[in-house]
Order: sequence, then structure tokens, then C-alpha cells
Amino acid sequence: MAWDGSRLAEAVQNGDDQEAIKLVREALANQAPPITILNEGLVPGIQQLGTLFHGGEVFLPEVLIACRAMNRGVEQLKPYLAAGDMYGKGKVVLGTVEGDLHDIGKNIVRIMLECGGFEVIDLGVDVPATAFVDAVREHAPDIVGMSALLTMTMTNMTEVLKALDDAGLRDQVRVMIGGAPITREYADQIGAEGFAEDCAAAVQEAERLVAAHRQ
Ligand code: B1M
Repeated sequence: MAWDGSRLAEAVQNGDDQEAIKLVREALANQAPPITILNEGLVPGIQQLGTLFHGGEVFLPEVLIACRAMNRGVEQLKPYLAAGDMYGKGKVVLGTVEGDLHDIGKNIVRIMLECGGFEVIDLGVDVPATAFVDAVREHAPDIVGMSALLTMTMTNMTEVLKALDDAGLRDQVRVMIGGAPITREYADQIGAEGFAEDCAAAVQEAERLVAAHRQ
């Protein structure tokens, strides 16, 4: 009989890390394929929670606790998964722009992207445009993600876009931006293809951008 991932998805959604670990181990012992455990148990759990978060039915603490349960489950699977299975959705270079030290939101976005199957290269905070350019050269990501929390620093996003342009790299990546003062209108205005207002939307937006990028 095919393995049913609904209990594992529920454990992730409830943030029950002990239950998630137990169910992953049980599934492995019952010969369920690791990629199935990931895609039909862990991932739907976090996706369902993302939808609830988006609808205002749950809040950030629940999302973080669920991510912890997800990560614990993934840890059990890691030895059995090929790298491509884990991070097959695409690669994101992520950072908080120059002058800005806020990283709580960026870190949550990173966790959610990783939970959602993206490989994330996190450049940290106060990241100058040149460091984004260097990281694009080194890692050839699908997406460059920038976070800013200050109206003073959000303008530095344009510096990054210009630096990518000057380096001849702008066509090779899609750019996604976010942070409290950022809007879709601002993204359109500066020529960033992607915008997300929260961590759950960031995963959906990254999926959309990768699909467009690879077309
Ligand atoms: Co500062 N701060 N802060 N602060 N701080 C704000 C942002 C502020 C709104 C507070 C206020 O005045 N009401 C204000 C900005 C005003 C403005 O510019 N309009 C402000 C200020 C002024 C400052 C200082 C200048 C204060 C001073 O020193 N005089 C200073 C600046 C330092 C600097 O960066 N150079 C400063 C410093 C700090 C602390 C260091 C004390 C601390 C940061 C600690 C840290 O991050 N490690 C801090 C904090 C905690 C805040 C508040 C209280 C909370 C920010 C936060 O973490 N929110 C904030 C007030 C507020 O927001 N109520 C404030 C929670 C987080 C989960 O949300 O970051 O929005 P957020 O992330 C969300 C989304 O925006 C989105 O997803 C996330 C999760 O759902 N998202 C993305 C974020 N990045 C994304 C990227 C994406 C997609 C989505 O794609 C790539």
C-alpha cells in the first residue's frame, strides 16, 4: 500500500517536531521512498501552513515552530536524499541591503525558502552591491533576493540592480525584493521582477520567478 503523508503533514503543521521525527523514521523503516516522504509529507505540511499564514489564520510563531518540525524531519531524511532532491527548486542569493542591519524577516524568508526546496546563499546584513554581484558570479543563482526595513536603505536596492546591469549579469537572474516598507509598486518602479509581502508569499513568488526564468 502506498505511504500516506497526511499524518506527517499534520505533525509539521502543528509544529510537533517529536511526532514529525517519529513519523519520518517509521516511513523510512516501512520502505517509503525518501523523496516521497519529503514531497508528500513534510512539504505539504509547511505549504498548508503557509496558506493559513497568508489568510491570517496563524501567525509567525506558529510558522517558525512548524519550520523547526520540518527541519527536524528533513534532518532524518538527509542521509537518504540526493542533494538535488532537497534543493531542486532553484538557487537564491539573499541579503539585507547595504546600511541595513535588520535580519529577522530575511532569516525567516530564508528558512521558508529552504523548507520550500530552494538552496539559499545568505549574504547576511549590510550587503554592498558589489557583494551581490560577486555572489551572482560565484553561485549563478536563479534569483537575487533583497530585504530592506528602512526607507533610508530601500533605495540601495536600485544600486544592486544597477551594479548587476553594469556587470552584464542582469539578464541572468530574476530579482525579488521584500521588507516592511517595500510594495509591489516599488518593485515595478525600480524594475525588480518579484515582490513578496511575507515569508509564505516569498516561496510562491520564488517558484513563479524560477518558472519564468527557466522558460
Ligand atoms: Co529597527 N526600525 N531600527 N531595529 N525595527 C524598524 C524597521 C522601524 C519601522 C521602527 C519604527 O520606527 N517604528 C524603523 C524604520 C522606519 C523607517 O525607515 N520607515 C526602524 C528604525 C528607525 C531603526 C533604527 C534607525 C533605529 C535607530 O538606531 N535610531 C536602527 C537602524 C539600524 C540599521 O539597520 N542600520 C534600527 C535598529 C533595530 C534593531 C537592531 C534594534 C532591531 C533589528 C534586529 C535584527 O533584525 N536583528 C530592530 C527591530 C527589531 C525593528 C522592528 C521593531 C521589528 C522589525 C522586525 O524584525 N519585524 C521594526 C518595527 C516594526 O516592524 N514594527 C523596526 C518582524 C519581521 C518578521 O518582519 O522584517 O517586515 P519583516 O519581514 C517580513 C516581511 O517584510 C517579508 O517577510 C518577512 C516575514 O514574513 N520580507 C521579505 C522581509 N524581507 C523579505 C525579502 C523578500 C521577501 C519578503 O524577498 C527577498
